[in-house]
Amino acid sequence: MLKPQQNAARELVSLDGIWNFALAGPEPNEPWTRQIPPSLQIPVPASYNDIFVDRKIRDHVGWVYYQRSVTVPRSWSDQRYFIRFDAATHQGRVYADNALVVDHIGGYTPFEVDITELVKPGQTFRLTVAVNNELTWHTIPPGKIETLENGDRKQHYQHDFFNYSGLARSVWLYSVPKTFINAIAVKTHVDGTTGKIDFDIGSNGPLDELQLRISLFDEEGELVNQTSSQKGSLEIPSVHLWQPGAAYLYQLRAEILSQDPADDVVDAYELPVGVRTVKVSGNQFLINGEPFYFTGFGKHEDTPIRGKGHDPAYMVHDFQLMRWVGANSFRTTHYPYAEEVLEYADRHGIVVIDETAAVGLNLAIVAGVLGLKATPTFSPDTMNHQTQAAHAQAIRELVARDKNHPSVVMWALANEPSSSESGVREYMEPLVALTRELDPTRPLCFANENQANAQADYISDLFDVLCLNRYYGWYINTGNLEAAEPGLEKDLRSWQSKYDKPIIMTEYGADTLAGLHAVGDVPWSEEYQANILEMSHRVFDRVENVVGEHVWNFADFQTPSTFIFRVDGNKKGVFTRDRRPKSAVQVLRKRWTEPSGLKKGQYSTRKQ
Ligand code: GCB
Repeated sequence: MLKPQQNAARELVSLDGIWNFALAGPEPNEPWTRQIPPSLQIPVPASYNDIFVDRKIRDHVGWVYYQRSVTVPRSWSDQRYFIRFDAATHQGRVYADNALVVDHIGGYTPFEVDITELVKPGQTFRLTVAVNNELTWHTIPPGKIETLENGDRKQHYQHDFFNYSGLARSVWLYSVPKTFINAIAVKTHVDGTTGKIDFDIGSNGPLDELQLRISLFDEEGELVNQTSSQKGSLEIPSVHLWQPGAAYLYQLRAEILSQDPADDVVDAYELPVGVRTVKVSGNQFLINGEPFYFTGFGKHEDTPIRGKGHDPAYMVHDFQLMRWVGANSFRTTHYPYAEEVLEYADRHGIVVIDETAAVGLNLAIVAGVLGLKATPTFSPDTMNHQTQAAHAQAIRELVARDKNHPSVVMWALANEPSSSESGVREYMEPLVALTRELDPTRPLCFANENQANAQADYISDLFDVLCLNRYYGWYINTGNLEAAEPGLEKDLRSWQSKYDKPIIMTEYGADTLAGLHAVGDVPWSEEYQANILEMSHRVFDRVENVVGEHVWNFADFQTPSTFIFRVDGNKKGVFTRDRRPKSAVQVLRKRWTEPSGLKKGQYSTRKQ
């Protein structure tokens, strides 16, 4: 499914704005069959939870309804047209007037429906979207719903970020010609100074008398190569590579042409393509054949009021801050981010580890924190083959959406699954095989948590890179950096000697209250966060296989109300939720931007 685009052959109408909104009542009353009153109105895109001043909406479990009217332009009589949702978290059911037209599960990937046969050009219809935020053992991410004595329902989940819900990304109405391009896949190779783009173009039906024209342009708009085949390769002599910190994007223009009149453009689609290679070799992570050292963060799509609502101002500002700090990369913790984020990363040479929403497949961690007895994570009654099927679908949709982005260099299949529990290998192995089949070009990882140490772990041999989340000095050896330093080093070395694969420290850090200062190693103070980072960096510089460091987290973010050990959210950001720097930012800037900073991976320093 291609991201919709506007050009001479296609029109694109944004359906963002203010919609009518309602919570589902206790009885099913089919609100899509009539007008939802405007007493509650809501902006799209935005999560609905923090928009209103009502706990019942914030903590609502179940269906909500979004509604607005939509008119199909009269001029679209020769076109096909679609409604497209960039995301509905976690399930979206779409009604055009009274008809259910599409039902999609998975809160962070797009879906669309062709409504050409249902609504005539010039006609206005009632568009209702029912959105469900329930998490069960069979959803990704998983969770569990408890019914309270008064009949209210409460959502429990194992992940450490608020279950923001609703239409947090854009909604579109768009047209395409009757015969149109509906898929493009590219893979890039480099041989010496020659680049090669393998491409495969899909159309919605046979092209018959129509013809294809595939043209490749460089950044100056000069034609580099052209062909008429649907599938093949385009060579680029003296290729300009897409490099971390020095992005270069060719434009692949795919066109369907008519013969009569000759060469009239029936449809067109343009895809930016960055030519680069990615490979794991020994204990190194290679981009374009050169060792790459990851500097950056785990992030969240999380801002005040909007929740997970995509906001281009925050997005650009976050990239500016990352650049200022010297970050060359980030992980889309813990779900696929809005596609605009990846486009921006492509354009600006930021490297991305792209993660599925499989977070919280671990019943031991929260049980441990709350002092409860853990139930098995992988069992017929908890994460089972249905969870695995939902996880497989999440992987299919992630790879389908993001496979053409040069910024994406690795797939992260899960965050902190219970990788030392029995059943995990049976659960994960088929998912690894599926991802490799879908995309043989990118390495795979999952983020490992502390309890599954190198001895106990059952699955790391299946993956290419060891991504470790570790909180020495915070959850382990709290306040004691003298003990934390050798502890962290021993831990990393145990992975290095067992697997000899590249290691990325995908999480490390400390909760920090902005403005709290203290001498000595006082947890929660700004100084302590800075000290933990410095301690960790000394260790990374000593352990040969460490090829990257992602601080947890870029910014403070909201967490579930049930996590009473968090005070208005997780405070491990090096920026506050409104993006003000804490002292630790200076430690990172020094290390990541100054020549004396990183001991290895000089390649990661910015080139532009
Ligand atoms: C982790 C999780 C992350 C949490 C973090 C923390 O290991 O991957 O989602 O927010 O720890 O702060 O505890």
